[in-house]
Amino acid sequence: MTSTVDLSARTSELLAAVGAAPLDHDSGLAATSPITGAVLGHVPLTSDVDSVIAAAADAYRSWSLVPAPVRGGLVRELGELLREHKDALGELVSIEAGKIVSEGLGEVQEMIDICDFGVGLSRQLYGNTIATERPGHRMMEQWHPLGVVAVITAFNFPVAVWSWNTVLALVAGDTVVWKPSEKTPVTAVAVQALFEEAARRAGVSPAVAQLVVGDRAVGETLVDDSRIALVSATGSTRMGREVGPRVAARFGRALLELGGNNAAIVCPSADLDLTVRGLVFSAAGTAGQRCTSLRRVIVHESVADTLVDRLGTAYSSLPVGSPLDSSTLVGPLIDEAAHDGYVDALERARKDGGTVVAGGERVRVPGAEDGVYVQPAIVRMPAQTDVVRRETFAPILYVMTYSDLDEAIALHNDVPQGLSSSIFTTDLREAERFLSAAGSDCGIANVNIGPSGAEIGGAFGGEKETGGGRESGSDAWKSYMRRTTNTVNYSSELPLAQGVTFL
Ligand code: UN1
Repeated sequence: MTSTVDLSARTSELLAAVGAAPLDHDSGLAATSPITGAVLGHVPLTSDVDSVIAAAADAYRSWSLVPAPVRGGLVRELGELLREHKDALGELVSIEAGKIVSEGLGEVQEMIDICDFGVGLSRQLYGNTIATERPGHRMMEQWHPLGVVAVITAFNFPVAVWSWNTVLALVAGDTVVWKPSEKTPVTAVAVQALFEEAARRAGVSPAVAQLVVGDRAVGETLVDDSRIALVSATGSTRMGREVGPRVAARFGRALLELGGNNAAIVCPSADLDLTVRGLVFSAAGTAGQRCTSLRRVIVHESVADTLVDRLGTAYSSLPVGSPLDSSTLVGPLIDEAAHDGYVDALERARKDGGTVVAGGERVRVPGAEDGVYVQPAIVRMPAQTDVVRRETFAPILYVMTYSDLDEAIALHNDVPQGLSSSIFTTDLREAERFLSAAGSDCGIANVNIGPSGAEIGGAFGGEKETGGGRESGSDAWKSYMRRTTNTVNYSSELPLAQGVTFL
């Protein structure tokens, strides 16, 4: 186990490696590591958010006029720097967010991937040409930059979610103000340093993407400021319920990526070896702290006992401990409040008639007494009760049974959230039904892989209380731009649409 002193010293080394300033301040936001609960250092709070917004609005005026393929050059520099510093930044993610080594590195890889995507995208901001009803006319659409984008991110993907948003925003010609989670300011400082170096290499003002560090009030300032055209916020449904209406009240745009309550339907024909591996990664990986984590299994009654037995066996051999140990698969929860949520949900599930068949206990990790570690839990539930219908950000997997697929799909969709989903089956009819309009109501629906671990190439986000936004790949870039429809008359006549005659 890495000692408390080591973690803070190691953080300093890693910050130096990425070219960030040291955390040698006496005051500011205290950054801690969930590995041991140790304070890593203090990050200065942004005292003047207004000036940051003003600088972003000012930078927008010139950045929005830079040709998009040239804007892509900045993203290319960022991608190169991330490649170069992948190990250091990945380790910082592990230290500050508690991810196991491969997931910390995977998060940085996700940043590199979106940079590659963004460079290509910078030459592909396509608009349509549309047939017009008027002779001698041409109709087309163009996509123009939108303005300043506020990016509000959560602790669980402390850097990748910034990159999905910032890369698309920069390619789109927007400028960015980033408010990271108060639980993960160190990785934000590291990424900002890399970004500023990329800007220097590309000869671009660093004001095109800035960082603000602070509490909820800082987030509120961004949400309410009419100079900010788009607020892209990732976090709880409770947060989104406040952000959405406030941004709408000033006719701003919001892109919300909120809670998930992701399920897998396991059919009688499922390949159980593959299913068990897929379920365990999605449910216990990242200690259940992804918005895409698997929280519910809806299994056919004929295979339920076998599946639960096999999941139980897999869970009993899951190594829980320091995420920096290469053998660990389940790292810590982010803090004590997350543990309270875990305990409370298990208690409620038991009251509702659930049986905890695996895990459920706190794990004491030697040398990390202030870290919050738990044994991931599996709970068999007699019904989809209230506790199952809500998102608990911890590794709890509720298992329910079904007898026919319609019933399974109804149960699957009967939750307030709609982010990600999956079905495990080798029956083509079942798979296609699940993917059809009569199937999963989520933004992401998979076959024979779990609901987590999406690639950046697809649009990412979900329906209902998940907020409706789409980030990352496909045409999610359109949310960061404004569309204009243009009609050009190249004739010497003035025919009016809809056959209207005038003058
Ligand atoms: C999140 O948890 O907020 O699909 C994002 C996944 C990751 C992203 C998760 N690529 O699990």
